Amino acid sequence: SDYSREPPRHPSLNINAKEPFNAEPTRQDLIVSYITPVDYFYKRNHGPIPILEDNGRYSLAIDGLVEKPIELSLAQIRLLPKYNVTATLQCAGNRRTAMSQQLNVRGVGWDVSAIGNAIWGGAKLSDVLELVGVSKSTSVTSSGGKHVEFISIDKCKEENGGPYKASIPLSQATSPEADVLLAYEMNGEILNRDHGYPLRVVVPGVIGARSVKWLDRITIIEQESQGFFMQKDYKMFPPSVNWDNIDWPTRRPQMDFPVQSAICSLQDVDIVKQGKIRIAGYAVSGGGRGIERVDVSIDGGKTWFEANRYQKNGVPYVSDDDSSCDKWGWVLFEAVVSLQSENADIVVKAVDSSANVQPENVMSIWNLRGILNNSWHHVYVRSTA
Ligand code: MTE
Ligand code: MO
Repeated sequence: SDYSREPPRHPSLNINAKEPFNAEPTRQDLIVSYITPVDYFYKRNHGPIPILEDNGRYSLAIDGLVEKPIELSLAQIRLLPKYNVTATLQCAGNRRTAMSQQLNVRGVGWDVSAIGNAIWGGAKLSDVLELVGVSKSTSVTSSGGKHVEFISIDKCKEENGGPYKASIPLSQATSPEADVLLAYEMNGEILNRDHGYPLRVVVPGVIGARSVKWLDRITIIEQESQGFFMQKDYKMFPPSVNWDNIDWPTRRPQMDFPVQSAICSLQDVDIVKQGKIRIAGYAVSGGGRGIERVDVSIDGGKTWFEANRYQKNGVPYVSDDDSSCDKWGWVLFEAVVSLQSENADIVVKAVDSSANVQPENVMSIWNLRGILNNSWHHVYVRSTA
């Protein structure tokens, strides 16, 4: 595979793997703004970045169990109603390094920044599917199609040099409320090569692995995608499963991500000046669930207080107020406190709108692929005069 024509990247990113390129911003950079700048948005790849010239020759095929398969040019996709959806994308491997530190797992190591919140601009998949005769809110086509598979242009070693693939249920793909997009813009700019130029899928509220970049083909199929990343990866196994007894078909591909939060204003082990300190970070939940509460502790979880929550422009966030909040966007939180002792074990946990709470202990959710580490995030701080 060829890594000689990778795009330029911001020098401040922490690189977790070079080929394929996997990098995340520093904690501080991640929360400079509610909308994550493209430069600071994590990049997660399974192969070299495809080279697609801007010559108008790109086309997207839509076929499978549909009445009238078609090919669409980018210009035709741009003619459909355009939506701007603010949505958080999070890799299922976010916070994997912390899980691996307890007991080794397989996979690229990530700190807390394999996540970002962007404004995605594009056509709704539910509108695009109408062009092949699949109407809104359909869960099965007349020819038995139940899943929508996204096939990329990139080449991954896990697929033996074939393209990256994933699928979502047809009911989600045809639901206008699910806001699944075929995006050609990110934060108002043309999608760049790292993030899927010229066209990518964005599935809000679902692990990043289903938001296929460099989209080549959409095909309506009877069963979920049989691709590697749906069948032999990105599944949540119980702590008892190891590489000798793993039985992949016994678990479903992971879709929604669980409630998550992390502190970004401090390192896991940090030294601060005595006085007031700022505890800030992000909280988010999957499936369109809002963030009901962000709890912070400075005594290792014995006592808790609530942090302030906000989205755009620092406006306080109210999760049950649909008009002023971004359903699929993260919430930033902040608390300013004076530490009582020289050493403090600072903790954050979030509660979502279904009252799901992050688990206290990472080993209770340990899994051999190290996905979905959403355990309480601790940082250990020593204050000096
Ligand atoms: N799509 C393709 N074609 N190839 C990939 O390697 N990685 C997936 C997803 N889509 C991937 C892909 C994973 S695991 C994640 S987390 C997101 O893209 C990352 O998107 P980003 O690089 O834009 O942040
Ligand atoms: Mo991912």
